[in-house]
Parts: sequence; structure tokens; C-alpha cells
Amino acid sequence: MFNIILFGPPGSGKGTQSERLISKYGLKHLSTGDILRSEIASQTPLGLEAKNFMDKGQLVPDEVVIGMISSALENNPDVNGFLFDGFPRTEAQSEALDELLKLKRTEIGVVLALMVSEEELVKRLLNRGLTSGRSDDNNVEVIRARIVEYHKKTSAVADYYRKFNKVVTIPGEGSVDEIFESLCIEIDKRK
Ligand code: B4P
Repeated sequence: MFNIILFGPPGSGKGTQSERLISKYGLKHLSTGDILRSEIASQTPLGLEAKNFMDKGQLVPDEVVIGMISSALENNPDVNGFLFDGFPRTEAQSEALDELLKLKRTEIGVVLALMVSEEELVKRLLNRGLTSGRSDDNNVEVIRARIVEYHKKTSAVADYYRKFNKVVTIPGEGSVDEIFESLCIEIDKRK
């Protein structure tokens, strides 16, 4: 089993590259953003709680997302590996993920960190907001708040995995194909 974390600020291309990576490597895609949006669409109690945070550009509480990932791991016992997209986003989520994977006798193989400038992030997200219908994409204040959350809470995830020598930094600006190629080179070195 080979497990990957695709890491980076909001709008760095995680969702975009995940689609290609799961199809090339046959991994199970776990995107906490997608799971939360589907809970919101179904108007579940979890979705209604999460929406309050997401609409303000804030992270959803750790216990909510850790519970979601724990169920997703249990529900997928026979996979080649997982691609974690948008999770973990705090140090507490990283520690919880390591414990959950240990129970499955596996671990994170590599953390691929996409690097993109703040101006490019804002441009991409506003652009996606024109068509995505995502309420967190069409307001520049909310986008800036998401980037502040990233610096305050999420960049610590890379520091956590650096202690285990698992982080590789990838330039996230350029064509989608070029970035995909760089990601595949790093995965193939470690698989
Ligand atoms: P996510 O759904 O994870 O969304 P995101 O950070 O905006 O990244 P995404 O993957 O969607 O965007 P991408 O970079 O692919 O999170 C949304 C919210 O959910 C969070 O703010 C938080 O509230 C909550 N949440 C999720 N997970 C959580 C967790 N673990 N803990 C707590 N809260 C959590 O793409 C962006 C745009 O860039 C697209 O339009 C794309 O087409 C474009 N793009 C991609 N690559 C490009 C390239 N190379 N060049 C030009 N444009 C490109």
C-alpha cells in the first residue's frame, strides 16, 4: 500500500492534480473538501455545522474531519493506497492520521507540497468562483481568510512530516501537465 498526501494552500492545484494521480496510480481519493461539500448538499447535521466555518474561510473543527477520515478508511479496506487531498490541515489531524494508518499497518509514503504565490492563488480561486458555485470562492475577503488559516494552522503539517523526511516540494505554477509530470517523477522514485 502506498499512501500520498497532496499538500498546498487553497487553490494550489490539489483537486486538479488528484484527479490525474488517482487514475494513473489506482489510488482511493479522499478529499475532505469534497466530502464536506457533499454533506452540505445533502443538508446533514454535519454539513450544516461545517458550512458555518467554510463560508467564513475557516477550518472545520478537527474532530469532525478526523471522524470523517476514520470512517472513510474503515469503509475502504482493500485499496492500493490512499491519496489524501486537503487532509491533514492541522498538526492534530496529522497525528490522528498517523495513528489511523498504523492501525491498518501502513503509513504515509510521501507528502507532495505544491508551492504557488499568493497572488496566483487568489487569481485562480476568483476565476473558479465564476463557475463553481462555491460560496468560498467568489469573495476575495473569504479567499484571503483561507490563506491566513493556511499560514496559521496548515503550514505546520509540512513541518510535522519534515521531521520524518517525507516532504518534497514541487513548483505549482506552470501547465497542469508539467506539474503532473513533476509529481509522478517523485512518486515513481519512492513507490
Ligand atoms: P478544499 O476543498 O480542500 O479546497 P481548496 O483548498 O480550495 O483546494 P482545491 O483542491 O479545491 O483547489 P485546486 O487547488 O485544485 O477546502 C475547502 C474548505 O473546506 C476549506 O477552506 C475548509 O473550510 C474546509 N476543509 C477541507 N478540508 C479540511 C480539513 N482537513 N480540516 C478542516 N477544514 C477543512 O484548484 C483551484 C483552481 O486552480 C481551479 O479552478 C483549477 O482549475 C485551477 N488550477 C489548478 N491548477 C492550475 C494550474 N497549473 N494553472 C492554472 N490554474 C490551475
